[in-house]
Parts: sequence; structure tokens; C-alpha cells
Amino acid sequence: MSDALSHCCYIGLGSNLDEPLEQVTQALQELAALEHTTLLSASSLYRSRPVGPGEQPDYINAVAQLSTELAPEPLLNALQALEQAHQRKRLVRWGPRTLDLDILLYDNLQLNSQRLSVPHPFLAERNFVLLPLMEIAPDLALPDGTRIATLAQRCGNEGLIKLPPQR
Ligand code: H73
Repeated sequence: MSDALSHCCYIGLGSNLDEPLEQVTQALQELAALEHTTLLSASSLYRSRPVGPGEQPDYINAVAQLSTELAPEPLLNALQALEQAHQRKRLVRWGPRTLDLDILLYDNLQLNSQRLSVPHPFLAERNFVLLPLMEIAPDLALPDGTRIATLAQRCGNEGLIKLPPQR
């Protein structure tokens, strides 16, 4: 489960239900408290226009950088337990959500299993992930060498507002 080596990974956070600002702020604290894990940095919070079909409230998004001894699947288990604790509603695909936690990158690992795809398959097309990521890791590249900066530039900042620090 933990292999005592530290791995660097990036987690995407998102919420658009039940006080999203508080959901994401609290989730950042919960990530900081995860077993075998240290929160190294967190982006600003961003208000973002919903991507996907249908009408739903705006999202709050952020990205966190972790150092963790958890292997990818145990890390996913821990994140899903946090989502459950936030009473994530799994009813509607692409619909509103209380808390989403995505493993964006895990070292330079490339992984495709039943439960887990890393790098995150939609990373390159989601500005609500790429711009927060740019804030905390502007020199980061994908395992294939593609720079985050290139992807971020490509997808622009439409619908995205960086919020001032929360008190
Ligand atoms: C996604 C399974 C499904 C997983 C993947 C899912 C949540 C966690 C984000 C949205 C704005 C899981 C937003 C949206 C939409 C509606 C597009 C938005 C926003 C869901 C697990 C498997 C495979 C991974 C991985 C975690 C993984 N899985 N802002 N969000 N519109 N790989 N959010 N790398 N990490 N789970 N997540 N618009 N503005 O990305 O599809 O995926 O059980 O086994 O759909 O935030 S849930």
C-alpha cells in the first residue's frame, strides 16, 4: 500500500453544490490531513463556468500538489472516501456535484486500469484544471513531454475567474 518512497502528484478539486467555496476549502484541509501524505502547495480558488451539457451552477475549482507515499490505487481510495464524506451525489453524469477529486498527474507515471487513468484523460482540455496548475507548477510537463504551459495557452481563460485568497 505505501512503499515509503514519496511521489509527487497533482489533484484537481471541483464543486458546484452545497456551498462550493466551503466544500473546496475544507477538502484542501482534508488533503493536508491524509495519511502518508503532505500538502506541498495549493492554487487559488477559481470560479468557473460549467463545462458540459445542461444548466448547472458555476463551479469552484482548484489544484493541489501532494507528496505521498500512497501508491496510485490507495490514493484513489483515499480520495473517493473524502468525496463520499462530502456526500458526493453520483446520480447524474456531467451533472452538478458536491466534491470531485481527480488525480491529474502522479510522478511521470502513465497508467490505464479499470479504475484509473493517469495522466487524467481530460487534463489537456480543461482550463479550470490547467490554469490553477500553471499557478503552482508553471514548468510542469506531461510524461510525453508536452508542457502544461503550452496546453494552458491553447485552451485560454474563458469562463474562469481567479478568486482572492479566502479568509
Ligand atoms: C472525470 C470514475 C468517475 C472521477 C472522474 C471524473 C471526478 C472523479 C471529475 C466533471 C467546470 C472514478 C468542473 C465536471 C464537468 C461536468 C465536466 C465541469 C467540472 C468530474 C474513477 C475513475 C479514472 C481517474 C483519475 C480520479 C479517475 N478515474 N468545473 N467538472 N464540468 N481515472 N467532473 N485520474 N482520477 N478518478 N472527475 N465544469 N467548470 O473527470 O470524469 O473515474 O470512479 O474510478 O465531470 O470541475 S469519477
